[in-house]
Amino acid sequence: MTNFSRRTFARLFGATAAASSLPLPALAAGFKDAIPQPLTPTTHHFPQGFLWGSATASYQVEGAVNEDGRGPSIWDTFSHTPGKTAFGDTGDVADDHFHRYAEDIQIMKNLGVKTYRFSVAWSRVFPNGSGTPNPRGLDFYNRMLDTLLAAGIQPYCTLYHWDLPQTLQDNGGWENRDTAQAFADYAGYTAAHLSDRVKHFMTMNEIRTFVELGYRDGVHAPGLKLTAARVAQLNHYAVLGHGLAVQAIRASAKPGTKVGLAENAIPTAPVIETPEHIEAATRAYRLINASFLTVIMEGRYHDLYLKQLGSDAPKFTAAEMKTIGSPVDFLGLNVYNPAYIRASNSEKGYEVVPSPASYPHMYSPWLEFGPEGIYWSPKLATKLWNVKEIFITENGASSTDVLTPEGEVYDTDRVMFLRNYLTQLHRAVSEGVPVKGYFLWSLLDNYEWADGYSKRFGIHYVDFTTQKRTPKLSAKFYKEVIARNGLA
Ligand code: GBH
Repeated sequence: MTNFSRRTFARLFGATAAASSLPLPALAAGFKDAIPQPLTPTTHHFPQGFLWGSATASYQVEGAVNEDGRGPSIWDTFSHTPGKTAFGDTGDVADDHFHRYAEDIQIMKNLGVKTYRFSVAWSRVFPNGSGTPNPRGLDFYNRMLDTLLAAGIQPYCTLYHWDLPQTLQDNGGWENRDTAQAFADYAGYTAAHLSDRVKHFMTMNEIRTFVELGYRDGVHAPGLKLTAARVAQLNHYAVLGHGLAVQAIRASAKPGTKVGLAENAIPTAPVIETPEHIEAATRAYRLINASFLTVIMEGRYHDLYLKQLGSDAPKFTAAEMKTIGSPVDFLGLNVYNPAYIRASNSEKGYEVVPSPASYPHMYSPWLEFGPEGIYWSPKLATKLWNVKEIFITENGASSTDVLTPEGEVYDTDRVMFLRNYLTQLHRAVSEGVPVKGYFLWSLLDNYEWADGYSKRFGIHYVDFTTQKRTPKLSAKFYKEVIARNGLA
């Protein structure tokens, strides 16, 4: 039985059919067969070998938080603190991926993805963040990687997706410079053990997000609201940790291993695509992303960034700046919502155009619909820093996602979102912007941080009581995209 409303039904089949006395289910059942296959030829072909993938992160999917010697992370502490997450949700079980990874890899295989981006939980490998490694810590990743490679899927590994070992936070977390060194040691150790199978490592995921949401706004772990000066200083240690990790991975991994990062660089889209606004958007990209991406790509802080901070600016040495600017082999860009930019006569040379109240967004209120972001972010990064290899390391959307009794999820809004973003990605690729792959966020509904399980980003629906996975309409759409290497 399909629960189309009369209004939707009328839109699909015409008012006469909707008004007729025919029962809805009979017509709805015929709907599927009525679609000729294929409906349209493939448009927007991607280059041969384009890497279609999907992404997850350790604390969002694994569960098994007390297994095989894993130590606690700041997200265990934060999610178990009353009032911090929606409905008090924790990642204790999440998708139980720790036990169900083989089933999940089968799901990837059915989807046809060529690559999978996952993250390693630091506190599985070093339960206290540093010191003695836990010998069983990497066993799970070894099992998972062997299964993945047997399925013909290439792994892309993120080393830090926000689950800092709690012991390190007890010693100041990213406010303590020693955390940067501990991260590099863990990164080098892990790359040494996995680089026989993993050829691409990303040091960190979204430095801005864990710094600002975790230490400034207090809405992510560790839930602190520090002063601007302390935030700028710990941001400095975070980007330093990235640089030290790049060096540690190069020193310990097998030759040929590539190192990069996955950043949530805010895409700056010229509100109208004229030369002056494009120029303004280019300036905006550097300054809005100054504290992490720009400093990593340029090895120095943007002058205006330091000027804006004034006496709150971080303290740093020339040697640290050199480390932060260690060359990366590829850039990972997570793309969600852009900022619209126009030229102005201000010192910055641009201004952010505010969104009207009617601006459309996905189920997460922050996720405004802005497909141009996935065109401009890699385009501007290439133009500014001459990047040779880019991956879209995340892109995806939340939707209300209702599972019908027939086992369908009609996430037509997510399909719309993906189709429009992929069209803009195609625009970038066809202009020669070196985007080599795309990781859809996310393979499965999972633990959406402070939003708990209330916001679903998966293209597979997860029933968190039974752990049953069901492909949504968007999974069927993505499968077609991959099979055709273009839009269907
Ligand atoms: C990514 O962050 C994360 O890497 C991933 O783990 C996550 O599941 C995915 O996106 C979907 O959210 O609610 O006003 O405080 C995306 C960037 C930046 C989006 C911070 C949410 C919080 C806005 N995130 N933002 S607010």
